[in-house]
Formats: sequence, structure tokens, C-alpha cells
Amino acid sequence: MDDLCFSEYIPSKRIRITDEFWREKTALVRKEVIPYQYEALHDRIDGAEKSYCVENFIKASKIAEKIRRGEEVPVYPTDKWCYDENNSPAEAFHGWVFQDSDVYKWIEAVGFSLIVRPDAELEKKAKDLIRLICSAQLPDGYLDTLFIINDRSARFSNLKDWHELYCFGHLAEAAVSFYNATSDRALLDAACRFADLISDTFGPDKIKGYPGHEIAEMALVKLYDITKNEKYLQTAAFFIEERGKKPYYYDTVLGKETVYDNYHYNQAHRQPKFQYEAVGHAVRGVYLYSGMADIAKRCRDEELYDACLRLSDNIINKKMYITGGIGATVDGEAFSFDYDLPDDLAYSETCASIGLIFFLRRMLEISPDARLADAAERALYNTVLAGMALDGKSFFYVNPLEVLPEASEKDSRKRHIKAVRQKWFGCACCPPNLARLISSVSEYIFTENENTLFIHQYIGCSANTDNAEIDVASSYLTDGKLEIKIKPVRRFTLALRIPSWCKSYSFSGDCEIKDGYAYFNIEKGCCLKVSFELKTRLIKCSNKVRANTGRVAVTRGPFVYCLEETDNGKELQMLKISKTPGFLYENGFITADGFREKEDTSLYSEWTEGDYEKTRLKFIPYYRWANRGENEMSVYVRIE
Ligand code: FUB
Ligand code: ZN
Repeated sequence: MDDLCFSEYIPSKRIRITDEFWREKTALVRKEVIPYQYEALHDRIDGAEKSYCVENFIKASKIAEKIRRGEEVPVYPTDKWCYDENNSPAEAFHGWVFQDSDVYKWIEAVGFSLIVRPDAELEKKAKDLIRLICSAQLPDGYLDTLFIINDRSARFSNLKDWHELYCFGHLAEAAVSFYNATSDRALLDAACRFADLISDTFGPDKIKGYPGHEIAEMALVKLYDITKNEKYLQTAAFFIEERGKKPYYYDTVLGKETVYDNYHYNQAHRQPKFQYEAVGHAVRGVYLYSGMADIAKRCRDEELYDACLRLSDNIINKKMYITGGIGATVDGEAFSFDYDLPDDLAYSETCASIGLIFFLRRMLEISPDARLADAAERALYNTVLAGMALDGKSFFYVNPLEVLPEASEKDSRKRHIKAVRQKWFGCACCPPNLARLISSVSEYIFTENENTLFIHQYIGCSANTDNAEIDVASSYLTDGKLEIKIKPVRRFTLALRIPSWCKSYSFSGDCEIKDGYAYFNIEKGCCLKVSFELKTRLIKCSNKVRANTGRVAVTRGPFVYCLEETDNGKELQMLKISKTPGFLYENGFITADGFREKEDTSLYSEWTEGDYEKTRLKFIPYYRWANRGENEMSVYVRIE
């Protein structure tokens, strides 16, 4: 791996976002999403599904106290995915087995948000929750409310399903974020105590298990980066090395016969270093691949890096929607086979696109390749942003590319497709994941090493990097232009990604182009003017994507556009776009010449050329859909 160009991302502490678009989004998370989610975690939102999250920590804290005092504590079963008032006693754990992770993600988002803007009241709320969390930790470091409340003896007995290592991962990520923001060590110390217990429990001469839902791998690496405790890095590497070895750990522990297909679901069908296709549960997949990239980078593991390259290539070129959504099937919330990307059955979980962004940034830290940054941009500006309403008050878990509300209601195959965003979810992984990603979006802009500073994402900001003080003034999203003021600390190379959607660009300085980046030698202070031609384009899928033969999508810069019923009437399938659409871009919307086919109610009739009337089609950015009530939506449209 000696020829690779390793770099480090620049943490949000060193970046101030000035970009209008992103300032609005981060402010929305700060003002709406974080306070709203705080109420949701406390079950104080009328009409929203119950979280039970804080309630569980209160129960666990009382049990932990009794244990510390040597008192008897009750035992309840740990045999379900989800517990509620109907299937579990009031004193027992309630919610999904991974419920703890929601409060951890909330704290992580608060940490990032406090870096953007200090807020004493918010910090206090987070510290109160942290105090509660720490009070639930058992003396040996164990911390998972399901097993603390229900049955201490059952811990680590079903790693495949019961998510303890997943909750640990979110705890560790929250701890690192909050520590970075406030220097408060309470949660970090708790996470390290749990990480110590995990490292003492799992390993080559210990239990040879690994997480059923990955994330502990990348979380342990974050703990290693901050504490420099080698044990954490080794445990993360162990989890990755051990996964998929035969006989399968889950079989030996659960005493079951091997069911080969189930192992694909957890990406445990073979060792990660030998994996070549993204399979199984999509969020699990990209969290694993993120951990693999982390280990490949830190341990200079070439086999693992090659696997990451194969997996990213497979996702980007065969399994990713034009919106950056991944996980095409509801069946296992999973990746489907190559080129199987149905629009109206898509799963495309918000968390999966967030995880994809984690993975791709880590890959960019190993070697810059504009295709990876392009895919991250696609996911960020389309699926991720679509996951949240424009007012920050409701969310999508699933992000289809075509919606007919009647089908969501009447067709059980499409029950997962919601035509309107939900206030909250019983299984609420996506909203707090959005909050943590959006409030840390600055960490996806740059990476740097001792001689090169890369700009992967164009978000207006001021940054203090090791190579330079840099000011990026951006109107990238509206006219493709950037002005980059640079005050170098030393001689260095500035590398700018050339977005794949851009066919023509200009720079005010000389540069060399390599792997989709323009490299500039910077010796003294300067201001670089950049212009990426921003044109509205018609994009087709490979004709191997059966759902979209003869159809096109409209894009402009990083944004994918869609048709909504509100602008174009019902029965969007009857619309066609002209081959010469005469695009007009105004105020973020696009209009184009098209046709509406006259309705034909006879189920079968001899083919004739359809009867069309001219119309003007109106497209809005995909991320803005479903903000004007329930209606039909389609990204793809037939072409004349
Ligand atoms: O299992 C925890 C989270 O719940 C997953 O990441 C999501 O896909 C949802 O299943
Ligand atoms: Zn989710």
C-alpha cells in the first residue's frame, strides 16, 4: 500500500460552515431536530410511537444501584426483538433490542452541534442524560439496558441478534463526539470501561464472536484514535478477521445448523477480506465496510483494502440508486442482486446512505478517487436530505423513487413505502442518524496529509488546516462557482474534485488532473476561481436496470429531480419528456417540454401510436418531495 496517498479528515472543530444551504440545514437540526428528538426519547410527543429509551435507562440505573448494594434483582426474558406493554411486564425493558442506540446518537449529534454553536442549556441536558447513562453501567463496565434490566446472565449470549455490540458502538461514537465538543470525559470513560470489558471478552484466545450488526469495528477505531489504546484497535481488527470463519461462531453458540443465506444478511458468509459483492442488510454492510477501511488504513492491510475497493465498486456501479440510495429490497432491508433497482419497491433506508457516506470518506482517506466522493455527494444531496422534511419535523426511513399513495395503502408488498414522512418511528434509527450526519457534515469536506489538501465536497466554509487557512465561498449548488482563498502555512498541493456530473470546467490557475482531481501547486497566498458548468441533464440507467428502460431522470449538479402530482397532476406514468426538453431552471425548479398521454381505459387493445397532448413538466429536487401533502412522485419519466 506504499504507493497510496493516505490522508486524515479535518475535524469539524477546525471548520466553520459559511454556506447558506448547509447553515440552514445544520440550524434546522439544532433548532428543530435535536429538541424534537429529546422529547421523543422521553416519550413526550403526542401521536408518535413510543421510544422508551430514557425510561429504560431509568430502570437500568435502579437495577445497577441494587446490584452495587448486593440486593436481589428480578429476571425477565430476553427473547424478543421488540418489547412493549402488551408482551412484557411494566418493570421490564421496553422497545427494540437496540433502543439504547437512539439516545447515544442523539448525544453524538449534540456533540457535533455544540461544536458548531455552543449552547449551555443543551449541553446541560446532554450531561444530565450522560449522568443517567453512567449510573446504569455495571461495575465491570457492562452497559446495555436490555440485559441489565431483564437478565444479566444472558449478556453476550446471542451476538447475532441482540445488538449489544451495536449499542456499544453508538455509545463509543457518542462519547468521542461529546468529548471532542466539551472535553467532558464522563461518557468517554464509560465507553472505555465497556470497551475494556469487550476487549477482555472477545479475541483470539477468548470468545471468538463478532457483532451481528456491525458498527463496533469503526467505533473501537474511534476510541483507539482518541485514547491510543492498542487493545481497541486489535479488538476491531479481530472482529473483522473472525467474521465469516468456519465453523460459524453463531452456529456453534446458538447450536443451530448452518443456514448459509442467513450469513449473507450479516455479511458473515465469508471473511470480509474475501468478500467481493455487497450483500445482506445494507446498513450492516456499509458499517462493516467502514470498519474494514479504518483497519485497512491503520494496519496497512492490503487484502482488506482490496476488498473495500471491490465492495465500493460493486455498490457504486451495480447497486446504488441514482439518488445514492442503497439496499433495494425490503426483504432483509438488504442489497439485492446486481442492477436490481426497482423504483416503487425500493428500500433505500436513510441510515444506509448515511453509512455509505461514512464508508466512502474512509476510502478517500486511503486514496483519493473522485468517483467515491461523487457517490458520497449523490447520497448526501438526495437520499440523506430527503430523509427529513424541510421543517425538520418528520422523517422518511425508506426512500423510494416512485410512489403511488394508493399502492402504499392497499398493496402489502409496498407497505414499507410511506407517502408522507412520519413524526417518529418505534424503530427510530434514521432520525437521530440524520441529526448526527448533518451536524457533522463539515467532516466530509476535506482530507489532508503533509503535502496535499483535498477538497472532496464543496460546502462554503472557513477552515484551519495543517497546510493552509482556507476560505471557500461557494455558489456551487446554484451556478457551479467557487472562490477559494488560500493562505498557505507551507508549500503544498491543493486537490479539487472535479464532479462527475460536470463536463466542462475552468480554473483560474494551472493544474494537473489525476483520478478526477485537479492538483494545484500553492506557494503563496492566492484566490482560486473555479467554475463547474452546471447544466440540467437527462440521465439514463444501464439497460440492465429493468425498471427504467426507456426512462430518464433529470439532474442538475448533485441534485436529482422528480415529478410530483401537485405540479403535474395524477397518473405520472402517463407523462413523457421531450427529447429536446427546452429546460428552464428557475428558483431551484426545472420545467421541461413534455407530453401527457390521453387516458386509455380499455385494458387491452391493438397497439397504435398513443394520443398525446403537449404539456410543460415541472421537476423539483428529490430531497424536497413530500413536503406539500400526500401525492404521487416519480424520479424517472418516459422519454419521447
Ligand atoms: O438493527 C438496527 C437498525 O434498525 C438497523 O440499522 C436498521 O436497518 C433497522 O433495522
Ligand atoms: Zn435507519
